[in-house]
Amino acid sequence: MEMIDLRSDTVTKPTPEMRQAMVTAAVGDDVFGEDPTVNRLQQRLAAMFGKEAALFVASGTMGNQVAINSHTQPGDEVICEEQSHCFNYEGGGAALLSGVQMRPIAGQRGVITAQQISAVLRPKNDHFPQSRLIVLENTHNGAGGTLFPIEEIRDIRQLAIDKGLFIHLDGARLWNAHVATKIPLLEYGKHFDSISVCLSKGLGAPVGSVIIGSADFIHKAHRFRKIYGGGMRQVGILAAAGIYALDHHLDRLVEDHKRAFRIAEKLNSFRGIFVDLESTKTNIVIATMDERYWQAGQVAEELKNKGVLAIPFQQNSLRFVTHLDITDEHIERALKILGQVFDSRAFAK
Ligand code: TLP
Repeated sequence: MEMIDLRSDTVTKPTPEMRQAMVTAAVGDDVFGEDPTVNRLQQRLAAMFGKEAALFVASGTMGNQVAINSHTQPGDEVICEEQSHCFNYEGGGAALLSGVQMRPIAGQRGVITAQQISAVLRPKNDHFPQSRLIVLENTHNGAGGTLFPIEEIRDIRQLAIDKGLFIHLDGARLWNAHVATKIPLLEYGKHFDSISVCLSKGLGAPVGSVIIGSADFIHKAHRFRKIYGGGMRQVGILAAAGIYALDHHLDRLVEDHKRAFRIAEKLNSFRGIFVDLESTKTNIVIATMDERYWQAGQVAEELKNKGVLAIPFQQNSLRFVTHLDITDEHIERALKILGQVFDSRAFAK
């Protein structure tokens, strides 16, 4: 049985054309800055976001952690959203690697406001950690691929300027936000000191993320990348996959979004299952389940037995993610299977 894998957009396999681009890539020693394909990818991304420089890193986690370390000193405080990836899913890396303290704020659909941030800023006083960095996430994974309104980003940027704070964007899925909103990447670039984007999620490359910022920021980041063991050598074979993905897999993300919405609507039609349709605008669907009827772990098992993979996520919810390897035909089959599992109990809405 062919499984329909909706666990994450990280599961995609490189296409034959992408593999061909990898095989034929020109390479060099990237620790010496001599890999022409990596350099091409970095220059291209810096230009796309209107920044001076960029750095290829092994993963989204490495991108965020290198950025946090580059912006802070031990003892500083980093403000982020409560359900954010850098706070929950990076192994406590900010404390371990940068010696900073995270200050999570509860957001609405992953969005925190300038007002909320302003309220937690620390006075300049020896008793307090120093507020140094704000991290935003767009799209927001834990909230269901939600979009961070650009107006709020502008307000937070202004606050950061007024208070002398840095601002980093975890843009693992910024591509999805860009395609869904049509907001130019240059506009995002204007409002952040650094941005981390992933090539290995919606874009479908096998490995890699890129951090983007000023020449000075990238200079610091380069050192931390090396310390974290992320100095890779003839890595142009991976950068070539990223370049191929930017050329061929960016615009098609709208298809993932349409497919995800079909799943969302179907799930929302079952009793005891809730999907926030209004905020489901990209490729992630989070279905929250009424515990009286459903237990997410058990439902995931039942779906798996019928050929659909989804991930139990947070409190009694399941996450479904569409991606490059999911076709309309997969969606048709998946919707049928959802019906079989969720209509199996006699209380359809
Ligand atoms: N997220 C993974 C899991 O870790 C949850 C996924 O399957 O979605 N930022 C965001 C917003 C992410 O969603 C992820 C990956 C990362 C950073 C980290 O990227 P990697 O996995 O490349 O370290």
